[in-house]
Amino acid sequence: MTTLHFPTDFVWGAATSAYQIEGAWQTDGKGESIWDRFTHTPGKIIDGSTGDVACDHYHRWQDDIALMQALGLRAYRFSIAWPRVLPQGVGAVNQSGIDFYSRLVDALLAAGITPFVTLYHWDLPQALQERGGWPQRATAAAFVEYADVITRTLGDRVKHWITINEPWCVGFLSHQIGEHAPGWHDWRAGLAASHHVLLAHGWAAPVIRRNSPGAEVGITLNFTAATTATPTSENLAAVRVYDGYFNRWFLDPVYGRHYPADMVEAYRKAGFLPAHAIDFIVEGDMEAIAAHTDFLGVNYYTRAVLKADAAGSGFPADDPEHATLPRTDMGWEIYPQGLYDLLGRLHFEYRVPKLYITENGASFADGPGADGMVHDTRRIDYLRAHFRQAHAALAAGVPLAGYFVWSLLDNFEWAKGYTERFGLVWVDYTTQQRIFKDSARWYRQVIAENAVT
Ligand code: IFM
Repeated sequence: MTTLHFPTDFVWGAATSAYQIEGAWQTDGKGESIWDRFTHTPGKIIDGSTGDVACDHYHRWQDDIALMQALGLRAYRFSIAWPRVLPQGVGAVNQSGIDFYSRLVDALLAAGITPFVTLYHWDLPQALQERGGWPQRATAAAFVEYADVITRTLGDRVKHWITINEPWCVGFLSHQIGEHAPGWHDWRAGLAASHHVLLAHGWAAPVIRRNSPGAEVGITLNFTAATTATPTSENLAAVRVYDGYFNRWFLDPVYGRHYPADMVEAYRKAGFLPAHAIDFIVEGDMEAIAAHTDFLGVNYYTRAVLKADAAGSGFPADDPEHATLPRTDMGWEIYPQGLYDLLGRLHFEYRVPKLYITENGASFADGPGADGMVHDTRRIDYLRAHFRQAHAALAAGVPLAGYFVWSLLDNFEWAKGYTERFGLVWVDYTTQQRIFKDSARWYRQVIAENAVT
């Protein structure tokens, strides 16, 4: 097999998020988040678990940086818990929260690991939820206040900022599908929340730039490759609607194309949007959302195989019969080619000037065997196949600058609790012992050689 070399300055990293690893949900003045509230509500999380302790990273961050060093990571992507910094979402600042992240950043820099900081990875302060949460415009303004506070304090040392992680999840998964906090089932709220989270991004971008001179600012979107087994015109239309719902609804406005007209019409027809002016869009919003960014963060895991809905709704239906590729434990089909196609589309169609894969990885349950080691061969195969596609995209001229594996540690997988394991590092949640999986050793070699074989 050939060895594929990556550019010398390629950024190899791993990613986590605050709620999924930190624990310490009430420690040192932290306020309650919507995920604290959601997980403490019976029936919301598959195994009844919470992120109250998670990986106890809040107390073990020094050990975790040592793990990153042992892996040879060049960069680490983590998120800041908004209610740790502003317990009520706005107003009084919790200095202990700022100090925690400040120490983390200093230690990363001392270890030669570049921090990539995500400002919002879903843990909205519950106090803001009480005032209506993301479906309310005021939440976007509150985000700007928070972004201002944190970038004024860390902006001298952090030079890579991601405003929002996965607006689709914030908008639709949380407010329309209801699987994530706050668990609503309301299309209109989903659309309004999606708009306000994009607005929060657009308003915050220039503030971050002002507070953090020379920094790169971007947003992370999650993408799913949409496809059909039988390309009839109905099925292709269903694929286009899915792509509009999942991918274009966020990508188009961020890159100055407004919301996609076909989707606006589809949502109007379905009664999810008003027939004329869209009430939550105020003059100037679309220009704000299209704020200048330096890079796009790409989260990619899988594809969706679709067909036209038999009832003729115009919305897509899953086609499980034709979704025949091997799957990860999440039930997600493994489709590395989709990453290549996506990167090409983003650069050549949307003219995105710089890309980072901010998440890619796989959940497999493999744990320690009799030898005490974790032989997670399937994760290595998954990552190798995706790294090769990333390399092919680079060879085709895509300006891909880095790759963050999701995740550094096994952690709290939202509504799935601790039943899914995405980590390069195994975590025993009883003892908090960490064990390098085989994939971690393999990844260490990829980074050291800057190449994948
Ligand atoms: O764990 C999540 C992460 O928080 C956001 N992106 C997808 C991951 C796997 O589901």
